[in-house]
Amino acid sequence: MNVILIGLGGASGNILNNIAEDSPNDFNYLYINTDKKSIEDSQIENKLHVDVKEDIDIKDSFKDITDSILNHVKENDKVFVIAGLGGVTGSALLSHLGKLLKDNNCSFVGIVTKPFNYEGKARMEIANKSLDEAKPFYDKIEIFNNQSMFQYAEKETTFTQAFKEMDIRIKTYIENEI
Ligand SMILES: Nc1nc2c(ncn2[C@@H]2O[C@H](COP(=O)(O)OP(=O)(O)OP(=O)(O)O)[C@@H](O)[C@H]2O)c(=O)[nH]1
Ligand SMILES: [Mg+2]
Repeated sequence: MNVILIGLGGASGNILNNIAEDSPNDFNYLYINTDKKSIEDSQIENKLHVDVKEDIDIKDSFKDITDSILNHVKENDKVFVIAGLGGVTGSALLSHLGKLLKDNNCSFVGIVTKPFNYEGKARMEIANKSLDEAKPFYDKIEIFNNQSMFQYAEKETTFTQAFKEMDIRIKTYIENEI
């Protein structure tokens, strides 16, 4: 069974990195972002830059890479779409990629994180709106609350360690879904 993890936006780049460090050969990886520098710096094997030009909707820029995405997906039996919700890119692309995969009869599951409380109401609203828009296309979206990291973090736990632990939980979820 071939499985591809597709990451949307900055948080997903970190999540993919952590999973790939742990399991370089278990999955195929594709990282998609609007942030060119993050794409260039990423060690992920396959990357696509969404070039958002002024006055052009991200949905239209996304259309430029849909053929490439389908090319990456075609050798795989299952797709996991990963996004940290609350910013612009991942939150916007979650539904667009869901529609593309559904239109092409792919088997896919969504995995998202919701923002920390300290990030504020506006980012949580972006996250909830993104989920509402994506739901028509996804049979299943698993939600990981970033805030829940504080429950098991020790006083001396760094953010990097806490994110790593969450990313391992995401990986375990994927393994159980395959
Ligand atoms: N689990 C996890 N969550 C993260 C990480 N980095 C950021 N986040 C969360 O993900 C949310 C979205 O951040 P990004 O992915 O950087 O946002 P983006 O989709 O790239 O959006 P823009 O940068 O605005 O285009 C943040 O509000 C955080 O809650 C990470 O490394 N791990
Ligand atoms: Mg970003």
